[in-house]
Amino acid sequence: MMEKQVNGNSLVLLTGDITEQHTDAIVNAANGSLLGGGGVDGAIHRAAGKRLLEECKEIRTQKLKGDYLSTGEAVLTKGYDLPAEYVIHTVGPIWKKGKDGQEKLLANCYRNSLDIAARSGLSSISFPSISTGVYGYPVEEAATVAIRTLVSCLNRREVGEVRVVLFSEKDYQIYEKALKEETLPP
Ligand code: AR6
Repeated sequence: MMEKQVNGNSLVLLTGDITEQHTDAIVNAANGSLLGGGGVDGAIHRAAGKRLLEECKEIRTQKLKGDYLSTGEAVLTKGYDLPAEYVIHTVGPIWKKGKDGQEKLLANCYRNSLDIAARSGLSSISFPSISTGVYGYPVEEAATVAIRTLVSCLNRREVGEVRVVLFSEKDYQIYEKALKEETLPP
């Protein structure tokens, strides 16, 4: 585990299962359909129970008028059977060798999720490593974008605690290196 204070907020890196985190919200690396999938999305839906899918369907038909949630955007649902009270669903970019503004889209996932958390009055949030599984974003590059974006958002606002929950020791090491490099004094 590694913890850094950023402007009075705490940024924590750890290995673990995001479905077990007792933070106000956990973030889901979803797809635009919001109807579930594999990876962390599947794990979150399994642990939250069927009511999560029902609320996601309602968001698709009502808030999104049948459209897909766009890449980089985020929406809030309840957490149902999860220890976390809320789930923030965001859609990461599919890796295309860095083309089509992928870094910006990945940064938007982190920024928009934090915005929703702040607007909803939440003070702790857990993120997975968005886009680095099925969506194929190289972990080194994704870690740099994730850490840079989180540190810059935390420098500008009061959030509380932000965790990045890595599913393997290898991913953890990569995120730890990115955080050490990001927070070096100038
Ligand atoms: N806790 C924490 N991290 C996890 C967990 C877990 N329980 N399970 C997997 N991971 P992925 P993506 C890690 O593929 O690349 C889905 O089908 C995993 O090891 O879940 O954004 C969606 O529906 C990896 O490091 O998300 C989309 O279609 C990270 O979470 C698509 O996959 C992200 O891997 C999204 O792909």
